[in-house]
Amino acid sequence: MARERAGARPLELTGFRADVVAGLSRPQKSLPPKYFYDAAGSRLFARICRLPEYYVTRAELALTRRHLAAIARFAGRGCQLIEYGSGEGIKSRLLVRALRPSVYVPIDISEDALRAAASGLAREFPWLHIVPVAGDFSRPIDIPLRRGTPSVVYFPGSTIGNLTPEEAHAFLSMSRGVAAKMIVGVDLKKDPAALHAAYNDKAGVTAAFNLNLLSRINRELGADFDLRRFRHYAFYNPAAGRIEMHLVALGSHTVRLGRHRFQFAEGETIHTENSYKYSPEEFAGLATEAGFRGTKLWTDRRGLFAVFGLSA
Ligand code: SAH
Ligand code: AVI
Repeated sequence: MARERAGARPLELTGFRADVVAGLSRPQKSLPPKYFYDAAGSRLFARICRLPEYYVTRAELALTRRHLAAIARFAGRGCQLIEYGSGEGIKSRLLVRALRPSVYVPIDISEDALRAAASGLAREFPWLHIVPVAGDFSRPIDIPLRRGTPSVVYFPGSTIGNLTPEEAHAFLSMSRGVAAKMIVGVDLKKDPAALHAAYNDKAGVTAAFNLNLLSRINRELGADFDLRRFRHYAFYNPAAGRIEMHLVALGSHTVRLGRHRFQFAEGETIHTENSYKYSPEEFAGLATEAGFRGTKLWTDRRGLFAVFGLSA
């Protein structure tokens, strides 16, 4: 696999068209969730984080504030802090303040979100050395790190839940090669009704986030998706332990993308995202299988969300 350098144009953008064509050619049509995050998608995700139904962000923020001293003791002050999928960086500022890292490396596929977050943090923490890296964490990324200073990987937001357990295992193993310690946010199994509400908000922001993927394909690849012919559909699949997001075709029709034609039957879906929910034991098991020996666990008062401190 090719390597990306810090600041280089992300390779995933050149693969966008190939991934879309491959995904829409499968018997169960699917699209990789990493493509949700263009500038519009990142703005919609920021709105999701503030929705009354989306407990995820509030629960993780509350528990990070509550256990910040213990999390900082685990990570160690002055470390090199590497954050995958940093987005808006809402929680990052808590860690930056508590850890005073020698360098902070936010990594995100969404260049707009990355740039905006980095300049916000630079204003708030003038002493902070920030090295933003635009890149796709599902591929190898060269991270400019100093030898001799301990590194800590931060992966909040339950973004790990958007990976299959196999991908999550591979990600954890990769991360263990980058840093001996990892702080990871994991959404916990809970009442399916609460999960259902979180991904089916009344204001329709999650629906707009899901549908933006088709708008992006139209904008960037010149496809002719008619957004009125697709509906957001999200549900909890208890056997798989995950929320599934789909886009359902309303009526049979054909979508064009260059020389390709994709036929949709009435009710057929494009599977756009999984969001896995773990029990604390399940996630600790996954971390152990990926080679982490030490596991610390912090949760919010209501037991909605967990932050794990993993050491190799
Ligand atoms: N960490 C933030 C944002 C979570 S949203 C929080 O906790 O609120 C997921 C973030 O991961 C988005 O900013 C998205 O752009 C980024 N992302 C998703 N897939 C990615 C990938 N394959 N490589 C790099 N960044 C990715
Ligand atoms: C980024 N990720 C953890 C979010 C989630 O909850 O799976 C993305 C999201 N999809 C719909 N709402 C939020």
